[in-house]
Amino acid sequence: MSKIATLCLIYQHPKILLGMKKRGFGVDKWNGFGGKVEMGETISQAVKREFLEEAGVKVEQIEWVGILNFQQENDPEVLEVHLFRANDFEGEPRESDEMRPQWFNCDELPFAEMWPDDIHWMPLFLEGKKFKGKFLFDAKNNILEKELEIVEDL
Ligand code: 6U4
Repeated sequence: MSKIATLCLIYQHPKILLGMKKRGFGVDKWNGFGGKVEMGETISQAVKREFLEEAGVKVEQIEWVGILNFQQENDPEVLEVHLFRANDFEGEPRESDEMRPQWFNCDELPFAEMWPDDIHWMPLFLEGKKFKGKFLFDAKNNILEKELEIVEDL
């Protein structure tokens, strides 16, 4: 069984916009913006909706970057996360109930307060590579298994 979610980061070299997740899954971690794809919407519609809901900004041009499958030990459900990059946006990032946006320098990302897989794929993201990956976590979110490969396209 799998659930489909989006994750999108605004990258304007050398700045990258992350948000502190204030509630729900991944609370207290810095992450990109996104969430579950809802019934009847496309993945790119979900990216745009989540960005507007969570950070109050409009993204139009989004670039597909990769797919990451996340699984928890002893749980058959796979979270299939579609990762995107946006260079441009409209509006000013603002705090929502769910996220507190903040710009970071791409050389000073707060990996200790991010999902533990991010440190593995972020260098590829910053280099403009496309990739597919798979991570298995234990109950404390330590990585038990990791697969990550660069791909040309979907
Ligand atoms: P909603 O539906 O918004 O109430 P919520 O609990 O906020 O659910 P969800 O599922 O919408 O969470 O979104 C989870 C977000 O976290 C998605 O953008 C995907 C991202 N995410 C999940 N696991 C991750 C991981 N291991 N590494 C990472 N991002 C992850 O970088």
